[in-house]
Amino acid sequence: MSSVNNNLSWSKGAAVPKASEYSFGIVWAEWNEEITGALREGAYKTLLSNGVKPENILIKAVPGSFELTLGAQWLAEKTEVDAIICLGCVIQGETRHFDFICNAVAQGITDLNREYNMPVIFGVLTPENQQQAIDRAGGKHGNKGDEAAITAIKMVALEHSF
Ligand code: DLZ
Repeated sequence: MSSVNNNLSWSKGAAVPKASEYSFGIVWAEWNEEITGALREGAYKTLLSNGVKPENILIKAVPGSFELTLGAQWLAEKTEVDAIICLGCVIQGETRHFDFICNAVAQGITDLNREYNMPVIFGVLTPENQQQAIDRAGGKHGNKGDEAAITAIKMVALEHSF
């Protein structure tokens, strides 16, 4: 999947579909805000730079990554967005909390994709430490928020291609 010393923001080389007619929700977790705030800004700016109108981007905060699933579900239920980008950062600790949160949010987001038949993007960092998180939130490995936004655009365009 990822490779060391490689900028993981792969959107530069590949064509990104036109996104000006689409709308997006961003749900971001306030836990580890230094990281998740950078992911959110990366996602937001990437949507804008690919033609998405500011009024078509809805941003909601949830307390932690565990709450991303329900936050995204409410966006799917209560708004007209075409795709939802979930952003969080769960740093590995000495307890099993990490596993519980990561497993829950990964499964929760997977389920939402199918229950709502819409792209719900998994933009949750699961680094071993703070430095790895910084490296992926605008650091030497790019910004995973950018990647999540590009993924959302590509998935909405794919849906409209059928
Ligand atoms: C409790 C907790 C812990 C220990 N670590 C993180 C973390 O690294 N990243 C994160 O997004 N959230 C963490 N949380 C909070 C949980 O996601 C959740 O908000 C609480 O367990 C309340 O449901």
